[in-house]
Amino acid sequence: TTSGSRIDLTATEREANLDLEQLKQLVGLVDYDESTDPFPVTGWDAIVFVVGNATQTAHYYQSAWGMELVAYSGPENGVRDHKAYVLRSGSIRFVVKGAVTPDSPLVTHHAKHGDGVVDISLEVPDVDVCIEQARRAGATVVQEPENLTDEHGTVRVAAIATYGETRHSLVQRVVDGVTYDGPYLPGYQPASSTFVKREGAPKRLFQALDHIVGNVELGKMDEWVTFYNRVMGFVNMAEFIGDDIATDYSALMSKVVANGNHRVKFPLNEPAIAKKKSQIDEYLEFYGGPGAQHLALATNDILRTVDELRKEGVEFLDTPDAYYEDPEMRARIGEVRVPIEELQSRKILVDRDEDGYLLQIFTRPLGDRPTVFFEIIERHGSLGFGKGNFKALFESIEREQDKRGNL
Ligand code: TYF
Ligand code: FE
Repeated sequence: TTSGSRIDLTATEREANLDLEQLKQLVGLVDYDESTDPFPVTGWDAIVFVVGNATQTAHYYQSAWGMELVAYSGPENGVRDHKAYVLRSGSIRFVVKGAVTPDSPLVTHHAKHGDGVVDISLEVPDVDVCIEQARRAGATVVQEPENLTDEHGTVRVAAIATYGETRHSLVQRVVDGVTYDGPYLPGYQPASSTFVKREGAPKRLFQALDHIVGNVELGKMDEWVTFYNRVMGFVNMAEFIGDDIATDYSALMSKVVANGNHRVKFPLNEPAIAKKKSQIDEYLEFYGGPGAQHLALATNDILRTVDELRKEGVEFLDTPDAYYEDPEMRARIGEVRVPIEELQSRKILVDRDEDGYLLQIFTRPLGDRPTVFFEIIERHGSLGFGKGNFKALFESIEREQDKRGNL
């Protein structure tokens, strides 16, 4: 379907009425030549979470995060062991799954990891090309390619393993020239919100997914960077955190890989040895191994998004006033679209590099365990991840760790 340097929209982005100009601004797309890509990826398909109570989690993402319920699968339509709710915001699709029966494999997964991401699914133009490449490069294929069909059409899917117990499903939504037109995958029935939203409830607080960070074990970061390079043809991005920064305050090392069009960006963290337990070690301990650490959700109005989320009780990391009052920081940042005081009152961080600037803020951990959290990001040209904020951010994370009794 694609050739040369044209960037295709994913089926999900088309449904959300997003266009390429918006996406370039939101998540920093680049042109590239798909014909030389050994593992072409169009973009994100869905993020699948396993949670302790999918019914309540689905309500939370609707009521607090302004997402829309679009599909459901469970005992009512023939799935015996679990319930799955599909939520949308712009081109973001979350699937939350929870066990119904005590013998569901989700029970074992949840007992070990708590709430977390099991599947970072990607939309691909040709599943078979990807699986052949993955096998050639030595990846573990956890689901062989197969067609799934229902009255809405056909989707071709397969899956490969990545860090920990996380997988990448590969979803081909155009099969023999026909686009699947169901609400998610065959087997899911259309659904809509189970409650009438009260007046003033948040609507569409974010439009697209920007990046998902993976935490891997000490000494494994480079192996996973190589996995994404060799198996999936991902390229390395310039931003990284080396041991020079790590030993000072951050206690982690990080490198970033991206697919050809940069829609899918994966920073990969490993712990570094420091005076206190690294935030990455804390994650690995409480998650029970490697896994997805944070998901960055892109918005074009972070001020409104943060105000709405706070009204619904979502909690963010704190940023001290000294951050905003530092003259060196003010000089480096220069003019942004709002007065710095607007960012300060909301604890939003700001960073500038040679391409532009970005605004970002981080939630506290979402669930009971100190593991998965969200970042909200608004890009204005910057293709980075907020390097200039790492110190302030990591100090804030460390204050949270201290409250949890970390030594
Ligand atoms: O994605 C990033 O690189 C930034 C910064 O444990 C970051 O959001 C990096 C590591 C981390 C928390 C945030
Ligand atoms: Fe991030």
